[in-house]
Order: sequence, then structure tokens, then C-alpha cells
Amino acid sequence: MRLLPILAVLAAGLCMAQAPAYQSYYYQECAGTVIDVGYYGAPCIADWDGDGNKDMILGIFTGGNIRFYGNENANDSPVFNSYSTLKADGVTISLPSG
Ligand SMILES: [Ca+2]
Ligand SMILES: [Ca+2]
Repeated sequence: MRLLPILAVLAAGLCMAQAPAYQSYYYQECAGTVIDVGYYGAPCIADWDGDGNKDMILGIFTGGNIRFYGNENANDSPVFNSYSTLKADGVTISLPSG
């Protein structure tokens, strides 16, 4: 009988929860070209260079490289015009896949 009040509370919580608001997707471009790294691209957005706007680090499955795209615009409308491949000790970082 203790289960019934718990279920009632859970049901009330579900009814009161707000529906998530989704935005439509878009293809991010770099220098006017859609960024396409094939399968399993892994973006991570943060202010990586510390200049106050959010940039993108993009892990690429094929070849295992990591790209840095510096944002040249506001956070809500990022503009990327180039990227660099991340290196460690002067050597391009390449992670094994699979
Ligand atoms: Ca930045
Ligand atoms: Ca920037």
C-alpha cells in the first residue's frame, strides 16, 4: 500500500514537468563549407583559447585526429573560418580507432 502514494507523487511530477524545447538542427560550416568528417565526429564546445567565446574541438574517427576551430563570432552564432590539427610536442595527435 506504500507504493500507491509513491506512484501518485511520481505521476504528479510527470504531469508538472515541462516539455523539453528543441531547436532545429543545422550544419556547422567552416569558411563557407559544411564541416563533414564522416562517421563519428565528436565535437566538444568550450572557450578553449580563453578569449570569451566558445570554440569547437572536433574529434575525428577516421585518422584519429583532433581539430580546433576558433570561433570568430558570438556564442549564439559561431563563425569558423579555419581549423588547426592539435599536436603534442610538435607531433599531430592521432588516436587509434576501433
Ligand atoms: Ca574562444
Ligand atoms: Ca575567438
